[in-house]
Amino acid sequence: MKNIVILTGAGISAESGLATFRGPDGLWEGHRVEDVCTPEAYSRDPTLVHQFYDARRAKLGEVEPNAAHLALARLDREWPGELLLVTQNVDDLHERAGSKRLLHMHGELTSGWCLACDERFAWAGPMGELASCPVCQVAGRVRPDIVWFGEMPYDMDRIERALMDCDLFVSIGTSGAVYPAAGFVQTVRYCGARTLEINLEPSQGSIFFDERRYGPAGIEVPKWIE
Ligand code: BJW
Repeated sequence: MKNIVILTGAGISAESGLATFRGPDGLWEGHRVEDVCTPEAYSRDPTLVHQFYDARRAKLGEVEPNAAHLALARLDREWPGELLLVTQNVDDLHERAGSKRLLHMHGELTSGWCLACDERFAWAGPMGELASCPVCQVAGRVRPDIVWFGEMPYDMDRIERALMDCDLFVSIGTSGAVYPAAGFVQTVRYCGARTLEINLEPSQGSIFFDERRYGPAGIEVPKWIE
């Protein structure tokens, strides 16, 4: 029985209409992701950072899972072995497609985090810097529940265990520019797993993959799974 770990990035949601981070359209109002997605940027200009996430949260309501998300959800339902889908994406398109064995290593747009009481809570509407925490009611201390540069990604223990136990590692729609996710392929190779990259173009780590398929995820992922 084969154990599979699948890593997804922004490219899998591109055909649903969500912008990637580093492509030609990968800038948000002229800001580089590295300038908005840091705790320092948030301390310096919380309004700007909240605007960035409010805009992306609003966009979520306009988009739907695409053929790649749906194919991975079917694989999750039908695969009899261990399977873990690790997404770097903060959108909810994998769960809306039906994936269940899923971890969001960089957090979720629909989650808020209160720095006063340390509770996480579901957040659907705009999250202005002065909003109150629905748990402790303290105002002005809620932030997006997102992993920024310099912060520890979520569920790393579980992810590392799954990487060490997997037979097949598949990376889909990620540029391989951001660690630790960019290093997963080298971890699994060291442990003897087979590796497959599906992306629009070779990623920064493409040489580490045994097999590479280049094209839109909406076509290449269903083709791989069939
Ligand atoms: C398609 C397609 C279609 C398009 N079909 N494909 C120096 C060296 C090494 C590391 C570091 C370093 N300096 C600092 C670091 C660490 C840092 C890092 O990696 N920095 C790099 C810039 C070098 N990492 C961190 O700080 C992380 N934390 C950390 O390391 O903690 C310490 C630690 C130690 C030990 C173990 C574990 C941890 C935290 C990283 C947080 C990243 N956060 C962001 C933003 C927040 C989320 C959000 O707002 O959405 O996460 S940054 C941004 O990049 C976002 C993404 O999840 C992430 C990855 O981007 P992704 O998904 O790859 O998107 P793109 O746009 O880059 O690529 C899309 C790809 O799709 C492209 O290749 C297209 O071709 C393709 N594509 N259309 C198929 N239709």
